[in-house]
Amino acid sequence: MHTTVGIVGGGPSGLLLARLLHLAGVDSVVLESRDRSYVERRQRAGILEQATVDALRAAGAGARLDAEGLPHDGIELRFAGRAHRVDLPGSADGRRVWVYAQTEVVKDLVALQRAEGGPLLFEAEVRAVEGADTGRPVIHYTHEGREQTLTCDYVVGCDGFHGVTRTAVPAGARTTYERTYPYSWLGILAEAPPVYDELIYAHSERGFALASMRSPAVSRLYLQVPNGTDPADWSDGRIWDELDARLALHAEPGWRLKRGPVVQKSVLPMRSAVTEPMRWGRVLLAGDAAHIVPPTGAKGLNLAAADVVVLARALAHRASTGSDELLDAYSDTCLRRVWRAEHFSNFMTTTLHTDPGQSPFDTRLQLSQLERIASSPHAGAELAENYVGLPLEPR
Ligand code: RFL
Ligand code: PHB
Repeated sequence: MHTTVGIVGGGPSGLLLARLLHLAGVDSVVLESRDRSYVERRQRAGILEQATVDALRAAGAGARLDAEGLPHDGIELRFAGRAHRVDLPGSADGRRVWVYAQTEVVKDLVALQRAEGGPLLFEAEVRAVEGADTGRPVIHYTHEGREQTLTCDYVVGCDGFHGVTRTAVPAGARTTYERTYPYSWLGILAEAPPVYDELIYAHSERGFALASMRSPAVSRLYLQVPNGTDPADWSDGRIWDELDARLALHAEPGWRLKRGPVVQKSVLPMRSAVTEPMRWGRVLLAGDAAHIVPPTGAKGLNLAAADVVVLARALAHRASTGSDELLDAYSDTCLRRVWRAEHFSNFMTTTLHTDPGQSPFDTRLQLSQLERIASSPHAGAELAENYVGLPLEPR
């Protein structure tokens, strides 16, 4: 089998890339190792930036997002027992964010690809990508128990942080910059109404907490926990008590969250990583395959979407004009945005979490920074502008 663009991975980046290429008249094949229901149910991101929403709409994947997504114009920071609201559109040229779960984005894109796109193979596990430095790279994969090959003009690795495509770039030609954090998140999905109509990011001496949502009836809540935490050690009651303690405001003594059945519970480590360059010969990397961020800035899915918008345009340009100009610029174009998001995600993470080795001096610095955000329109606007994300076309 041969295709113009072989896409490894059917997560948000692979699916959106396939859709954008289809609309540009460029053929592709998507190979996804998991089955459809696994990919559609994997609980992950919840916040879409304005630019991501615009890209999904332009891809024809905006109908359910517009009907069911929840636009948000602010986030609340809680620290030292008080609350401060960061206004988003007021500080970021009218841009806002949407609560619309990654599971729903994936379902919408899978349905579109199945209805009108090229091949999307589930349970097709890529073993290796070869020939990045030739004119015809090859993907080796297993499907329905058989070894198969797919020759391509280009291969795009959309296969996430643990993917195999990155290794098609010789070790000497790539550099990975990374940081791991000394804490993890315990995340739950609960059949309980959200705490509040906006997201709450809480700094507390007991550790960080985040109150998010999936719908007016379903909450998504996170607690900072030590690395290596076993979710089984956290009963539902213990989780709710801890959320109450970390989200509490001095002005509302005795306040408690509305509780409900916990339907999903998991622990996730926090890591930052960037692999450079994002292109080597005819192999390109996009989304988590090239970079990951700790989730405190809500940037991962949005970076993935931004990468593939830039890449689809470059591949379409190459198909229609034969020019490599935009493909040559792909890595540098994306990395500028990626490093901004890496910085912001690191800033949000280190400002809001309690490092196990943290001194009282460090805590004072965090509180001073949060106080600055709450009292200076400039500091608040800096946070807002980063949170809603940069426009896709840099000014
Ligand atoms: P994905 O989603 O990891 O998809 C990669 C796909 O590749 C497949 N695959 C292979 N297929 C074939 N052969 C192989 N050898 C393969 N190896 C892997 C995998 O099965 C998978 O389907 O990467 P992609 O598409 O780049 O998308 C990235 C996003 O998923 C990720 O950045 C976000 O989920 C990060 N993230 C968040 N991002 C946001 O923008 N806003 C948020 O609010 C947000 N919250 C989060 C998050 C990530 C979280 N976790 C679990 C890491 C919250 C959490 C809890
Ligand atoms: C989520 O709703 O899952 C979510 C929201 C904001 C974040 C991270 C995750 O920063």
